[in-house]
Amino acid sequence: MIILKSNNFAVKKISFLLIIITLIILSCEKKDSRPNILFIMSDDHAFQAVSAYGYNLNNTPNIDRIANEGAIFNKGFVTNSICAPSRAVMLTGKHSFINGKVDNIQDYNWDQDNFAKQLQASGYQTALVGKIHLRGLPQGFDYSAVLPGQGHYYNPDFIINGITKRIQGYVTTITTELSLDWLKNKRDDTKPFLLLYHQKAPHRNWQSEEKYLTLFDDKTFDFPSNFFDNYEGRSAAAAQEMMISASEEQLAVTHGLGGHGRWGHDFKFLIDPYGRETGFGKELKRFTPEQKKAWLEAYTPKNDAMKAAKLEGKELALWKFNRYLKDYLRTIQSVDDGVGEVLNYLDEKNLTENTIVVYTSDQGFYLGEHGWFDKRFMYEESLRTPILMRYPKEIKAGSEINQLIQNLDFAPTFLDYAGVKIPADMQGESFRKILSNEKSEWRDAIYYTYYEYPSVHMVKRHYGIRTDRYKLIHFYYDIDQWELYDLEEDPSEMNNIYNNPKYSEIQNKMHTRLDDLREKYGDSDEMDQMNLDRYIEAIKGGKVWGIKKWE
Ligand code: SGN
Ligand code: CA
Repeated sequence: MIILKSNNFAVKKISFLLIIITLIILSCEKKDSRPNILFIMSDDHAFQAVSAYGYNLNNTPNIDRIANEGAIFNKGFVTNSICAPSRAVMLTGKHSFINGKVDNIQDYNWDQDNFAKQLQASGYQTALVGKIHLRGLPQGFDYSAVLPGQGHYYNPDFIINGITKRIQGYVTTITTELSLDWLKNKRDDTKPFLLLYHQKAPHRNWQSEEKYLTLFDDKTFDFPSNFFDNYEGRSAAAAQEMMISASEEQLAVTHGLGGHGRWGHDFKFLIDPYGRETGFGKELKRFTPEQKKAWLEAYTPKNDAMKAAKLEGKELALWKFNRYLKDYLRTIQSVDDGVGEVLNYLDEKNLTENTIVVYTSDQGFYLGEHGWFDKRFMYEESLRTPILMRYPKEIKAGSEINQLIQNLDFAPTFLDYAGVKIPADMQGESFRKILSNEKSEWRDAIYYTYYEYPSVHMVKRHYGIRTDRYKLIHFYYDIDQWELYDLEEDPSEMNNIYNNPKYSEIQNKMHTRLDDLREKYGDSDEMDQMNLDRYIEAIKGGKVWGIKKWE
C-alpha cells in the first residue's frame, strides 16, 4: 500500500511537472517576439513641410520625433509620383508597369501578392486604416477601415470590413481614432502587428480642422525662388495645368478639368473677386451647421479683406500662394497631432522598443516651386518623399540616410525585419542593413515612370533615372523631349542641359544607365505603348469623370 501510495505521489509529481513544462512551452509559443510595424503614410505631404527637414515652414514636433529617435532619409523617392500607383508599389514592391496599377484611373488587382498578405500568412495581425485609394476590398488585412476613393475631409464615409458607414467629424481625427481603437481593442497581443495608418491629409483641397482655421493668419510666406518660372527649355513643364496663380485666361482654357488653382475649390470663395458664384457653396453642404459656421467665420473676413484690396499682378500671386500654403500646412497640423497620440500610446504600452515606426507620404508635392502645387513630374519636389523611421533595436537615434531609397523598397524591408522570405519577384531591396550600418553598398540610380496623361493637371507621360548627381528624363507620347539636370549645379532644375556639349559624356552615360534599368526592371517602349493603349481604352469607356473630352 505504502509503495503504491508513494508511486501515486511520484506520478502526480511527474504529471504536475509535465503540466508546468507544457505551459512554459505554450507560453513561449504564444509570444511571437518579431517587431510590430506601424506604417504611417499621409497623402501629398511634401518633405519641405516636415520640420525635421529644416525648411522652416511649419512645426511638426511629433513627426520629427520619429527622426530624432531614429533616422531621417534625405534621398527617399517614389517610382511614380501619384497616389494610387504609389500605394500599389508600396504594397507589392514592384514597379507600376509590373503590378499593373500605372495611373489613378485603372483598376488595381488585389488578387496579386502584397507584403501584408505575406506578413498575415506568417502570423502577423494586420490592419489598414484610412486612405488607400485602390478600389475593392483590401486583401492581406484582418481589419480594414478605408475611405472610398479620395474620401472627404468632413463627415467622411468609411468602408469598415466591406461595410460603408458615414462618420461625423474630421477625417484626420477619425483615422487616428480608428487606428487607436484597433490597437487598444481589437489586438491579439499573442501576435506581432502590422498597422497601416494612412491619412488623407494634406491632399487637395486642403480643408483644415476647425481649430486650425486661423493658424498662420499673422504670417506671410515668401515665394520660393523659382515661383515665376518661364519654363524655358522645358516644354512639358510649360504645358502643365497646376499653377497656384493661373491667370483668368489660363483658368478659362483649363480643359474643364480643374487643374489650376480655383477660386472656390482651392481658395475658398463663395463668390470670387469678379462677382462670380463658385462651386464652393456646394462643398459646404456636406458640413454640419456648426462646422459650416466655424468655416464661414474664419474665411469670410479674410476673403472680404482680400477683395477690398483689389490685388493685381505679383500681389495677387502672393495672396494666392499664401492662401494655398497656409491651408495646406493647417491640415498637416492635425496629421502631426495624430502621430503624437499614436506614439504616446506605444510608450504607454511599452511597445516603443519592439515597434518599427515609419512616416512617409505617397509622394512629394510642390509648395510653389515652379509656380505649382500637385506632383506627377519627376522633378525633385514630387519625386522625393519624406521618410522617417524609428526602431530603437537597430537604428541609432539621429541617423541620416543618404542612399537612394525608393518606396519600392518598403515591402522587402518589412519582410526582412519580420524574418519572412522576400519573394524573388519583388523588385525593391531591403534597406534594413543600411539602417543598422552593416551595409554601405547600394544602388547608384533609381528608375521612374509616369503615365496619367491626358488628365487633370496635364503632366505628360515620362520616364527617367536619377543618380546621386544627375537626372535624365524623357517626355513622350504627344511630345518627344529629353531633359538632363546637374542637381549639384542646378538643384531647382531650371536649366535643361540636354545636348549641352559640356555634358555630352555624362549624357551618354546616363542613356546607357537608363537602358540598363529599363531592361533590369522589365520596362520597354513596347510596355509604354501597351500602357498607353490600355489608358485610351479606359478613358473611352468613360471611366473617368472630367476627361470625357478625349472620348
Ligand atoms: C484630384 C485632385 C487633383 C489631384 C488628383 C490626384 N483634384 O483629382 O488635384 O492631382 O486628385 O491626387 S480635386 O479637384 O479633386 O481636388 S492623388 O493624390 O489622389 O493622386
Ligand atoms: Ca497623393
